[in-house]
Amino acid sequence: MKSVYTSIDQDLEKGDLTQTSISALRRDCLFNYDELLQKSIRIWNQEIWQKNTVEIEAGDVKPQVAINFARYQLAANTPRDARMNIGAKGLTGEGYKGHTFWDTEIFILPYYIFNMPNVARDLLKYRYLGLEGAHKKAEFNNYKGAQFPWEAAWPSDGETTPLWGSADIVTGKPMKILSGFIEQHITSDIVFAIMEYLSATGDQDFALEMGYEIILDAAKFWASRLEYNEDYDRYEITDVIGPDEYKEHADNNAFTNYMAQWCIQKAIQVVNLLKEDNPDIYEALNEKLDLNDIYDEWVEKGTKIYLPQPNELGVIPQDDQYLNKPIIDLEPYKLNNQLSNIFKDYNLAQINELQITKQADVLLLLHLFESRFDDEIRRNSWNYYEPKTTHDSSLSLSTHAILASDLQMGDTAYDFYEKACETDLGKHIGKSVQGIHMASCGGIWNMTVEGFGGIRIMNGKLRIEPHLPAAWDSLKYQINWQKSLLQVVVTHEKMVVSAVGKGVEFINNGQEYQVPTNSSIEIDISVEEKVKG
Ligand code: IFM
Repeated sequence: MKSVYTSIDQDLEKGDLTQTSISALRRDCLFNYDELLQKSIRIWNQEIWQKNTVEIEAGDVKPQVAINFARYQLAANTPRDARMNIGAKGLTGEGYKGHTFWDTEIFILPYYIFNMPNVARDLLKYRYLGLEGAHKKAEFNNYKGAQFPWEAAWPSDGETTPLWGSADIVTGKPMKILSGFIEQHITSDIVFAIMEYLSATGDQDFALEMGYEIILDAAKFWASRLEYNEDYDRYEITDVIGPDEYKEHADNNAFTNYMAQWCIQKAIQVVNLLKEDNPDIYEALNEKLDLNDIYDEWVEKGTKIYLPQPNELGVIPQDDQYLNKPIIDLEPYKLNNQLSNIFKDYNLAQINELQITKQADVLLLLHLFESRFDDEIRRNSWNYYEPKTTHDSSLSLSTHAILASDLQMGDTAYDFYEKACETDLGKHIGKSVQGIHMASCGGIWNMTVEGFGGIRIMNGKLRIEPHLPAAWDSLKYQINWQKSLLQVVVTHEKMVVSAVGKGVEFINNGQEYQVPTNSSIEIDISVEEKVKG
């Protein structure tokens, strides 16, 4: 039996660490192995397995194993202390030194928002506690407001991305890691996650105590970051890395620009809301952040940020340079579901000059902001970018699976789903030597419940539009929405939505539905399924 305490533990009993540790051991020794095992089983059942179940009926047991694996790993690797967050590899290995990335906000948080909103709140509180470090980073770079670190450790540390990475295959010299300097979308990703959390929970206390302040401080950063281009009378963001980390020094990365604009627009809405409903809180925040002085600047810059538009092929350009670069055939590098094959032949500087994408970039934008782009743009962009994507990051496959499912590309979606589940469960387990991929675990839940289960937050409202894979007979899941528990059972013919407790409203194919308290409603989806073929 082990009992480990350190000086940063909260709720330490009075007395020294040794004493605390010995007392804990003595308490545990009152129970024998079987009793402790039973206690552990009880807690896992009550806290995890019986809460928000996901049940898949299919000829194959693998999908159920995958979702159980993901839920187990998420539970086991998430600290229950807001001063800490989820490492990219959780606690399963030393890759990325335990640091936290945007993986939490964009890929893992949906699971917590819909299943354990209290844990989601703590994960976001971590960013609130990180404002000090984010101010440090902004100041260091001559910006204002809060610029969140690309890699984060202890909240007040600020940026912790290492400066140097592995050796370049051509020069033999260590490669400089630029993400800590120019991969800046993390600041908007945090704002995005806060808005998702607020929509799903309506947690006003969090909004007023922490959430709104983060949004306002983030918008201050973006307003100071934007660059005016007088030739076009517009604001641009040059020299960044977007989600596609194979493009360094990109100008006007679409994902970064759209997210920055959205962040500023949210801040404007927050100011208007606070002035109206909570003037005292507005005044307190104004005192801290000089909101009165910056509001007009936000309005001007928010409307004039350059947002890359679809080109003649109906494709959103990833950035100003990408579409003019040479294209190579990536098929040989995509074999065997292995990562980074491309580096056997090219170094990063060479890849930078080719149309090669590491992970969903434009496609992630189209997924997160789906209401802003029609199906044609999403389909054209998929057809353009997917063949140019190596999926060398574990964050890539799940986004592709969800987007393909939304676009009614059932077989392709399932293919991506299966590959994504294999990230830490498949034959090529070598990928996990430095630890498993927590964002991929979040991705398994996202593909299952958001993708096939059809759950999405659209303009603050819940939408449920399932696309059950042909290989599955049914999918049953539960989610929390606005303090209600919702159960959805999907088959190829119908979906049944039940509210356990308070009633729930949701949208399906443009129509609003209301499930009364403790009741169910049934929607026929067999027609959609037939159209899909
Ligand atoms: O955050 C990711 C990044 O997008 C791709 N490389 C790995 C990081 C940690 O998972």
